[in-house]
Amino acid sequence: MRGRGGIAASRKLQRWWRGCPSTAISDDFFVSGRDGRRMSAAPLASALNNVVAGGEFSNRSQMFHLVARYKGTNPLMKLRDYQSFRHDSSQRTLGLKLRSFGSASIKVPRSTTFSKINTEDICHFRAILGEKNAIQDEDRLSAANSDWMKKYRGSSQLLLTPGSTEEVSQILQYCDSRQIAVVPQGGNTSLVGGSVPVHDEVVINISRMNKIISFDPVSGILVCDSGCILENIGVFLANEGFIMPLDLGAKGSCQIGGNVSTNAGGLRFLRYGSLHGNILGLEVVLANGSVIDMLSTLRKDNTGYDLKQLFIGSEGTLGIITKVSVLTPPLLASTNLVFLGCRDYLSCQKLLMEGRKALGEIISAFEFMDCASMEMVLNHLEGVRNPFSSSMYDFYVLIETTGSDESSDKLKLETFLGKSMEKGLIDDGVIAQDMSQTLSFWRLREGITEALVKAGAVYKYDLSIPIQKLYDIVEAMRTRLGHSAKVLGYGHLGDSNLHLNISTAAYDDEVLSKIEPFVYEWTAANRGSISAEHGLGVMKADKIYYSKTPEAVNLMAAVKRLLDPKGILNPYKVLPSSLVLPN
Ligand code: FAD
Ligand code: 2HG
Ligand code: ZN
Repeated sequence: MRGRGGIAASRKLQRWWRGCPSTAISDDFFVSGRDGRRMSAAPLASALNNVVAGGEFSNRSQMFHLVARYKGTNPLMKLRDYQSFRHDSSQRTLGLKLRSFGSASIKVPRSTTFSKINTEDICHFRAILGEKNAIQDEDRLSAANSDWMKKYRGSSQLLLTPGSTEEVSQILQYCDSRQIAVVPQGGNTSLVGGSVPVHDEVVINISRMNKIISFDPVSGILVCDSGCILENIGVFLANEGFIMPLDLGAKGSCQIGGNVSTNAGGLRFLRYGSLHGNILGLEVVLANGSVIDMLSTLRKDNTGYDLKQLFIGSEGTLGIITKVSVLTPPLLASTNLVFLGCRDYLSCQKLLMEGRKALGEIISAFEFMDCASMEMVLNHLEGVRNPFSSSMYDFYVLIETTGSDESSDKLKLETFLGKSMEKGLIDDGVIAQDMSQTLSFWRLREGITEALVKAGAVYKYDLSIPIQKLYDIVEAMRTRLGHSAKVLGYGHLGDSNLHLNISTAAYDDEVLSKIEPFVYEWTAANRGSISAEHGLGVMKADKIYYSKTPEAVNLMAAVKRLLDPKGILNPYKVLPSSLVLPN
């Protein structure tokens, strides 16, 4: 048994390396155990057997990873015991901390143009929606008033949950006539305070509107209500042999209407591009209640201005999206995921450049995270483990490939990895061997946001920066903040999108004053964007000038005033209030 297993595992190792002509298993290789002792290739099979013999894992191929480094012309391979993947039980998981909202919340004065709701208003909404969908229950109001990070909090007295476009229309018609301000809300996962009231705006939550309307398996075009949860759409599509062109860590809560309203980017952007390209049609209710049917299911349609584009990324300030038509790509047969350790940012950058060329059409995600991000996840999330046992690297890269031919996709990937190791771009690497490993690698990357919230206060910046300079701001921020904060850099490297996060035990105005306006000025000076994918929300409404000219902002404000002259839709968000709210 042991012998057979050893040979099988050793073949696997050879397969991994087959793209690397000079790296066939030979005496030039060394294997080293957890204790760091090195062995020649001869006892490789028995070393692998020992790894497996430790038990716990049913599948030998789940169990090994390797590190290869060049020593002159001789690559050095290390094999580690998979058992050391196990979560270090000494790692603490902290619960959510109570935090002060004071210094981090944005203070915008309430506009006096808006009416306060009265009993008559509530009776009116109950008549439209029924008693149970005009909600004043304290717990539900508290959840609707508070954002995902527990950083922004409003004081709305009313939560409305319409069940149809007609009901949304009636609500808005009434609110417009009475000048009652509203906040459209989907899954409430906004990271910029976009989905909660700033003051007492009425919350209109779309969750009840959650039906798949139609799916055409020939064209891959899906039409659904805007309150459908992204993950649920994914499950529906998988049964039909398709996927959503969009995937993000909040998929279990966020809704397609929220995704469209924020023009969410996420993990598949590199492959499938922006929602501006994938959304074929929308149904939208304007501030005055009129329903605009733009629910096209056509890929090409050049009749006049493409109005739906205005609503994609408008963060609920121009209309409420009620239905969505989206072009979905086919679910392909083969997916691979690798988790790599790299020594510096330049290696990650070169890996991306070469990966694009070598992997071509099969590359579907290219994500990176630095050591501080990895530590954050390992220290604050339960059930995660370091794929490289206790070794830490300065940078980590996740590369996903998706294609239609399993053997050629794998060969392409392995050849690329082998060559990259030869060039010293990769220090350590693991290829996910099954779904459970795939999920565990993604958890490390997708879990950073959650880990940050568990760690305490977080100052969050979502920047587009030319790739050569992308990590400079992380280093500059570390220099500015010294030991007063942890600075994390990670994100969608394939899209030049950095998530710069600064973590402290509690919110502190002094820390904030060292971060802002520096972070915005630096980004503007480097021709970046202060919002790559999360939007502006309330957090950055008055920061828009760092990324857009006054002329462009004025034109946006004119569009807003045209579509929502009374400014009732999501006030204080996206644009400076002085430009859009009537005096
Ligand atoms: P909400 O948070 O409820 O609302 C977001 C904005 O859209 C608000 O301004 C709201 O008013 C408006 N809105 C919501 N529904 C409608 C509607 N039907 N009509 C009009 N306006 C509406 N974002 C990314 O881009 N990429 C990521 O990778 C990513 N990962 C995330 C991971 C985590 C763990 C979390 C918590 C968030 C992440 N986000 C990401 C941010 C957020 O999830 C996305 O912006 C998401 O698209 C918001 O969807 P939602 O349904 O939660 O919308
Ligand atoms: C991600 O890519 C999300 O994980 C969240 O956009 C980023 O928390 C963040 O800063
Ligand atoms: Zn992101």
